[in-house]
Amino acid sequence: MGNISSNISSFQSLHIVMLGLDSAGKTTVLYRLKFNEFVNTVPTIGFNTERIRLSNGAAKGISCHFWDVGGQEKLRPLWKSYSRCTDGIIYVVDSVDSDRLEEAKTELHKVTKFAENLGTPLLVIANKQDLPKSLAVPEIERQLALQELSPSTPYHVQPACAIIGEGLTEGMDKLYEMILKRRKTLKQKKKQR
Ligand SMILES: Nc1nc2c(ncn2[C@@H]2O[C@H](COP(=O)(O)OP(=O)(O)OP(=O)(O)O)[C@@H](O)[C@H]2O)c(=O)[nH]1
Ligand SMILES: [Mg+2]
Repeated sequence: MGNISSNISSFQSLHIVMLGLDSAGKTTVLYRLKFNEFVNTVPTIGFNTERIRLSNGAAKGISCHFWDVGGQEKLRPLWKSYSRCTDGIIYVVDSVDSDRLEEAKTELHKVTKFAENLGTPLLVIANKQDLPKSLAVPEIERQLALQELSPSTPYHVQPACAIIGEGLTEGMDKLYEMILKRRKTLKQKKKQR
């Protein structure tokens, strides 16, 4: 019984960091999740942080502490410290900005290779799917070379439109599922020691 309740309480607040190139749509995702409506954004200089209780899907009721870090080149050195030892990483990409997918790939691979991030579940949000010429999930997965990530990094690619919120519930459900699975595996490993 003690075990069950400690399990639940340990899931009460998840620490999630949101990264991605400038203008990918991170802050739009953040406020969409927080207020369930579109909020006009300005480029983030530094970071935004919000505590959000998820209101839909399988992760409904789960409380998350989000850190949304600016994606401009000069801010990317901050990513390392903000992504350290989080429960999950959300990486937002602009599905129309094909010219910068290579850059997005390099930055993503850098982050997932930090020792503190090994094994941290990764949700890639393929954002701006409302726009014509947006790339589909398999193409984004290929261009970001997700299959070359460490086998210990579970990931999921979610097509989304942050403006209307489409895909965000599904994405958060997947991330939550990956986080639960990882916690279970880590717990089992601890027991075996
Ligand atoms: N068409 C479309 N536009 C979007 C979508 N999501 C975000 N945008 C727009 O993209 C622009 C950039 O969005 P932000 O959320 O500020 O981007 P960001 O990733 O936080 O950028 P930085 O703070 O500079 O790192 C804004 O004009 C948003 O309205 C989407 O799904 N579809
Ligand atoms: Mg922003």
